[in-house]
Amino acid sequence: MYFFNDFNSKFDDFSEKVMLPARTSCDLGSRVAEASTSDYRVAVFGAGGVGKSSITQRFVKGTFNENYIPTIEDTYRQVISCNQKNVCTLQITDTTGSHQFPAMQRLSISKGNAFILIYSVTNKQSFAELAPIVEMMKEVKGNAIAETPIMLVGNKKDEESKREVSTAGGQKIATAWGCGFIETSAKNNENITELFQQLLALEKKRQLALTMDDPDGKNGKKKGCHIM
Ligand SMILES: Nc1nc2c(ncn2[C@@H]2O[C@H](COP(=O)(O)OP(=O)(O)O)[C@@H](O)[C@H]2O)c(=O)[nH]1
Ligand SMILES: [Mg+2]
Repeated sequence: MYFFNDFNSKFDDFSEKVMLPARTSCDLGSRVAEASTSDYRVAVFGAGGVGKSSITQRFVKGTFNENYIPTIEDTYRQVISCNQKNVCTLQITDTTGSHQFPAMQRLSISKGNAFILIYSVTNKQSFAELAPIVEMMKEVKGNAIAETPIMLVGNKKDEESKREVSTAGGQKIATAWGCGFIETSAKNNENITELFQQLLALEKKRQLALTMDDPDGKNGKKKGCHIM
């Protein structure tokens, strides 16, 4: 995660300049319970074992674990840039992925600003299991679904010999659903940053980016983070 180390150090530099209070939502990578109105909320969906937690952990912490640890629901935060001059927090919710909790899924959808739908390229069934989630999204979001950033993700691209879903097959469904598409490997750290960059680029209401365009604040006043 050289990219993030770089960003984090730039951000530390910037936060010192604007003298932020010690406890703010700018605590990079920290797990926090509360929500803030300036949060940009991303929910990660997909069947159990596809790599939802691995992708989230790889992105937020830069780590990978070979072991499968079933998730209840975890939320992580990262500071991102918003409309070039401001910062806001990217709140990533790593969901259970289980259809046993449809009410939780519905809540995550209604609260979410953007979504990541993950399947494993080594598991056709995990690909098929995304369709009901997309149906639920259409139902909950209504017309707003057209402007909602969604990335379809084929994870475990490193396991080429076990592949059951082709790249073309994934791309075709993404086109039919009107969402972005990328294949990733949380294990080999391939396309993880790109996934989040592409997701943020799909947001048209605010200009979101993972890095500060102007970390030194030379081109105008910065607004600080929100105090928790
Ligand atoms: N080969 C490979 N294994 C992965 C990858 N991502 C996750 N895994 C493994 O797949 C299993 C399930 O991952 P996990 O992130 O817990 O899945 P989740 O249930 O969707 O959160 C774990 O054993 C991970 O180590 C990947 O990109 N490549
Ligand atoms: Mg998990």
